[in-house]
Amino acid sequence: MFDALSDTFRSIAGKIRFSDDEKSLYRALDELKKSLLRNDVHHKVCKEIIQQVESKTKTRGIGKQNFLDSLQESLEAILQTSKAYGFTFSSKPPTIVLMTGLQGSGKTTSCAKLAHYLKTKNKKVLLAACDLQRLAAITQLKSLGEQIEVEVFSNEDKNLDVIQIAKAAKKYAINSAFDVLIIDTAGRLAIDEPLMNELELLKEAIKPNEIFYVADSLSGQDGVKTAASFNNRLNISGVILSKFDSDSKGGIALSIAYQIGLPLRFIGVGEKIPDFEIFLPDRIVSRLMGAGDIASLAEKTASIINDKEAKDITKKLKKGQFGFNDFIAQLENMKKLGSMRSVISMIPGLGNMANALKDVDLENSVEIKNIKAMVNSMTPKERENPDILNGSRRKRIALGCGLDVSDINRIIKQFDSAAKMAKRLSNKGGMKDLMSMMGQMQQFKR
Ligand SMILES: Nc1nc2c(ncn2[C@@H]2O[C@H](COP(=O)(O)OP(=O)(O)O)[C@@H](O)[C@H]2O)c(=O)[nH]1
Ligand SMILES: [Mg+2]
Repeated sequence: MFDALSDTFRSIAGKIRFSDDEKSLYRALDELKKSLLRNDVHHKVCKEIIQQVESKTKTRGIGKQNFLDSLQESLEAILQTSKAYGFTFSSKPPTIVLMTGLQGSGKTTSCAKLAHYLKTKNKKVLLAACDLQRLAAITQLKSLGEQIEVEVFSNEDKNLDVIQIAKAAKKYAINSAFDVLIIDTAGRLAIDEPLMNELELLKEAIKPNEIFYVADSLSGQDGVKTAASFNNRLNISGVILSKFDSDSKGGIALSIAYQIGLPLRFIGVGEKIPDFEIFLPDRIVSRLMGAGDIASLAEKTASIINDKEAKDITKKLKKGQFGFNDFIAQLENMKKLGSMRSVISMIPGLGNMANALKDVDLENSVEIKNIKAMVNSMTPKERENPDILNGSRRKRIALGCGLDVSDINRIIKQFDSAAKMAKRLSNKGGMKDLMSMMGQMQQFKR
């Protein structure tokens, strides 16, 4: 998502060389316009952006940086429809969320992602399966619920209709003191009257605190129109933009905010459950402009590695006691970060690398399997004190895990440099090193 747009932005800005060169500014604005239109940005939104960038750049003085700053400001202003980002809890629990959208937009996945997100915030969440169009939908939600250990309320008794199930789920959520109830609903391939009726009746019966509309990033201007129809009938309170990771055109985010005035609340950035983020305009715009997004990377990491664990590891690192058990634990943590590509795209300057790394698969990497096999063949003492790994110990380990001694030597060397890197990272100003460590991740591609 946004790859196409941010590449163009950089090349356009590169064309502005001299200050007060109006001709080059108009050339750049013209290219910006084409690129916005190509990326599904509605012409009204496009016009607004171009006008703003032109006048802001002129006020600041024509130049590359001023052009980029003006563009960033305009995009942020457009995405800033409302102060409501992320999740708002109702004053009286349970907060009830109705998840709506077309078929295949990512409703069921988003229900699970949102439930998981709230669970990491220590909330008690109940999911309700109210998609009765397809039996498989209930099974899908149940299996996602199992994965994230969140209870799923469902009733496969054919006599109950959607409204009755939703009501029963609400009653159960109140009686069992759930903090949040998320209701998954049926979608259709296109807007149709029975669907809208069902959703209206659901809204009337359940009185949800939030009605989220899940918009597929790939749906372009059609998606914007559909969002508008849903909004007219249901009064949507927020949008979840799914499949933000796909190679879609970026325009829909700008259009939903500008044309419909709906706040974007969350974005889905991958198929896995943790691939879900709060939508923050400045972060998205800076990522879009290729500036990276350290803040959301830090937040994502923090939610996975808890404070105590992080402190323990830092202490160990500083004392040079980082062992193989910690190494494996850190690799496991990286896996939890979700798909590598979305993580890397948040780091300044590494946006371009995200593409190159999209095939890195930490779960199936041969290299990581080898490392784990090697560590399994070590004694607990060796795992904690890598320094004692002399020649004969290495030979024994190689035999134990079926690798060559040369492999063992190589892995230990990699570990040493990772430990050194990690030690530097634990000190102030470690960001630059993190970037080069990410560069080294390339080796796990194998
Ligand atoms: N890459 C990617 N795929 C997604 C995302 N959200 C949903 N999907 C996929 O989109 C498909 C449809 O999702 P689903 O939740 O079943 O849609 P529903 O019909 O609206 O409930 C599934 O294959 C999901 O794995 C996302 O953020 N990124
Ligand atoms: Mg579904």
